[in-house]
Amino acid sequence: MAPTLCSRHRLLLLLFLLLPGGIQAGGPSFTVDRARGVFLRDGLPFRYISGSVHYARVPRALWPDRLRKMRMSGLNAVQVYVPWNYHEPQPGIYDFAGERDLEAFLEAAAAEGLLVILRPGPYICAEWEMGGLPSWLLRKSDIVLRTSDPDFLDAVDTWFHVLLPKVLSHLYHNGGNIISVQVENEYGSYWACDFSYMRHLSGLFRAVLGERVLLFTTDGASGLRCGTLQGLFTTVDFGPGDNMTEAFILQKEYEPNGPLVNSEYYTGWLDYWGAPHSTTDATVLARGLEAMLTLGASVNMYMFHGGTNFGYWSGADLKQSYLPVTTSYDYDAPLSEAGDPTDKLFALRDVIAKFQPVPLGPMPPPTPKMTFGPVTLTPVGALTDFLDVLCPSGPLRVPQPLPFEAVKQDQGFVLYRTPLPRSLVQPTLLQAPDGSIHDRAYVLLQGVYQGALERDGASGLLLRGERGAVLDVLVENMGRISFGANASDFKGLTGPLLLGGAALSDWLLFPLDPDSLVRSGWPPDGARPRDPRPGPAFYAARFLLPGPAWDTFLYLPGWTKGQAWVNGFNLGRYWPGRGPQRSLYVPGPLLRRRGHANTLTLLELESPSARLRARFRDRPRLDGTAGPPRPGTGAG
Ligand code: 6DJ
Repeated sequence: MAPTLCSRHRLLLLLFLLLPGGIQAGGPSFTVDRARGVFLRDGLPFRYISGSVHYARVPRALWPDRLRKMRMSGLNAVQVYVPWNYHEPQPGIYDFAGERDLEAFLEAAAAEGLLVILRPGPYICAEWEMGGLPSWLLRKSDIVLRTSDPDFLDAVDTWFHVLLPKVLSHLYHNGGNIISVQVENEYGSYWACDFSYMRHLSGLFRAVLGERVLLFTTDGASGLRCGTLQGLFTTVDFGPGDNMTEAFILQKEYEPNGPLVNSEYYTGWLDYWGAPHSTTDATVLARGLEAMLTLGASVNMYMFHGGTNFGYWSGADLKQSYLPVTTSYDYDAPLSEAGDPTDKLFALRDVIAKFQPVPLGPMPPPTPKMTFGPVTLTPVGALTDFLDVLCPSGPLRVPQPLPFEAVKQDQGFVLYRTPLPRSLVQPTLLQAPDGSIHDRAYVLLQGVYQGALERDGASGLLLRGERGAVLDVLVENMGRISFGANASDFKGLTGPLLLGGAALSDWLLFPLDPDSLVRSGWPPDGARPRDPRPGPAFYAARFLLPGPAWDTFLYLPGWTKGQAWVNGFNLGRYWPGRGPQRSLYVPGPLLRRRGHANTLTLLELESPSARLRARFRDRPRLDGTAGPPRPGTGAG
């Protein structure tokens, strides 16, 4: 029989609800109780066990699936970045539609009963292109990012006056599910240590979001001095390999009476092209989680579901050399890139179950995957055959090469063209001095492919040709640096190219837009096939599925490097020879079920496979061998 409340108990409950801190007294609330060192949700002690998921890395159709599995893992919250450059592609042009519908994502989380910890930046790091900052900021070439430089602050203010009002009604005390909002991101790891900048941001957040919202910062142990600010709740981030006690003691120095919080407990790690695949041991991870939960800490696991860097969104790091991040952001996370529960997830769920109830019912099983193919691609033609449609506005004529930013090209490719100034009877060195190519260049002379040059890799190649022969240098942006001292990572030819020691001049610049073209259905079916040739070129295939549109993984054995689209959707970069990633995730919702034609389009930048084939398999390969670039002279 259901328990009933006697009238005395009902009276007590009513009194409780009317008291300050009770739900009825002030409505929903999320606060820090420094007397007890806990968070209070609706006046009651509360701890979150949360997981990071990035809506920009998961197709919208799959948000509910991923969020359901996160809830079924025992999480009560998700932690989410808002990438500024994803929503403001050009200054003053905002995009919150479809895949970019932040509010729809918040509502999808709410539908699963998940609270949200929101991280609107403006900088997010996250191995995302330029750490989430729009590259159009660099059109002011002397801008000092993430500081109180007025040019930077103006852009931030304008953006936050668009973004933050959208967030307002989703705050917990306004009836939504956002319990806290992060200011900046690991700011203490940035060289600037500009407290006026942090104070400005904090004031802006307060002005738009009000006094009641819990604002916080996140820093690694070494970043707390410059990352924290009076009035913002201090949290730390660290992984299973770090010293938990030391990290929490440091947090306590800044937050002596608050709850312990690890805002990024690393479940795995990112991958770079040319470096080994990262993995993290599930047992060690689970043990570390248990230790933190035993201390009463609130924990966010970064990532709980990593997803994919579709299109051109992957970022890069700058260590001894430039390190571009792979297309997959699987992260060795508890939910795989394709959203499947892993052993790691179950190990973490078992730990969580010791501290709070996990939902009853089974975890949804892995989704079905399909194997089919091979699919044979048809050569559509060299990239240079299509400059009129790839660059409809025509080229710009400039005496010296300009970077992407100066010609308002944010991502992808720009073709730089110049005639040979003299005949080269002997092989003559075309040289890219240090720092002049960001990030890869594909060189053609009179349409004949000569080889690739690479930032921190091959820096020159030998050319022979007639005076006036057309020299084409297609430069690829491999992702702007998302973490490091210098985030102003200009792209393209960022310095002179030397031929036989003399700088080349008089360039035509073609900013290219292959995405609009491919999205519009190009190339048309029945286009006349060309002979496959090395160098940047398009290839296309139409194919039918053997059954329903399940998830699958695209393999391009023998192909070298490029960009792949399925039904006009840019799956990201492939680079099987460099590795470690050997397959691209193809989410089922992108595909058309049996009986309906699908298209696969490749922009292969170097050389196609001999048999022009692609395959689709039911499992990914993220841990292939990795070959780092070799510095020096020669084709890449
Ligand atoms: O906040 C950062 C995350 O978005 C923290 N972090 C993660 C994600 O980028 S690398 C991986 C990183 N910080 C850089 C400093 C590492 C010592």
